[in-house]
Amino acid sequence: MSEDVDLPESHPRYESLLTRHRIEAGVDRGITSRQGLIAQGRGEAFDYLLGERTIDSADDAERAAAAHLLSADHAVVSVNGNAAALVPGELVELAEVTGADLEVNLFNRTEERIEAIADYLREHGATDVKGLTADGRIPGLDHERAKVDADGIGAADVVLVPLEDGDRAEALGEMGKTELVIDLNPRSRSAEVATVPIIDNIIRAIPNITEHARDLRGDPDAQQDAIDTFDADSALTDAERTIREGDLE
Ligand code: PTJ
Repeated sequence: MSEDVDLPESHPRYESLLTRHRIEAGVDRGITSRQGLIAQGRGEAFDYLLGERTIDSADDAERAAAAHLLSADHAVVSVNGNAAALVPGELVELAEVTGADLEVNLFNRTEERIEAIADYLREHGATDVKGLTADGRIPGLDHERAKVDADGIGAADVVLVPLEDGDRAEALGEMGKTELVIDLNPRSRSAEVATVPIIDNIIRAIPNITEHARDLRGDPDAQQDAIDTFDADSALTDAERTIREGDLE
């Protein structure tokens, strides 16, 4: 993970500095929006209180998410400017292991940024990247934010949306899709409307979902069990309690 930045791994805030650097570099490359910097800052504050670790209830959510992706008819991993900057190769690997499509889907949509993110994912090994056709619409949203590929998110039964705006998360849920949301704020609207809210840093969440998918692949009973035993409300309550009890040392 340290190939792109000169940071001492011994630094106590190594992961956090690396993450910031990637978001900054994402803005410089035209991948991440400037609002992405603000979103990252907000996420970091929650992560600090969570202890910058994957709590047990988030690990359960990551296992359930892996099971949903594997058992879907058509799963799509939605990629925005923050996700692409932070975990490009890890997203490609997750899509490969679960058979999901990758679709670039932006809140602050511009054609330049869509192209730049698709190129960046291809540089990291993606062969097919959706999001450029934009011939489908999410009902109930204004024009630019509503654009999706009709044969991508438009046709998906399961969608993984990292760091999503609440409005769009709600609108996607209303389309009847199973929504898997990664968000460090357990009380964000996106987390609250998700079938599976994953309260974890995307940097840890994506590789861990992939690891669970490798473990669950080819075992429909274990997939069903991971889905059935996951309880979204108690995962949200557990994350909120952990954050509230978190210390500021
Ligand atoms: O690239 P675009 O145009 O699609 O825009 C992406 C952002 C993230 C800028 C856009 O969707 C946005 O403005 O989102 P919000 O409303 O700021 O919400 C982002 C949520 O992600 C917040 O609840 C943050 O706590 C959370 N978050 C930020 N960084 C991380 C995170 N969650 C997990 N891992 C992170 N690294």
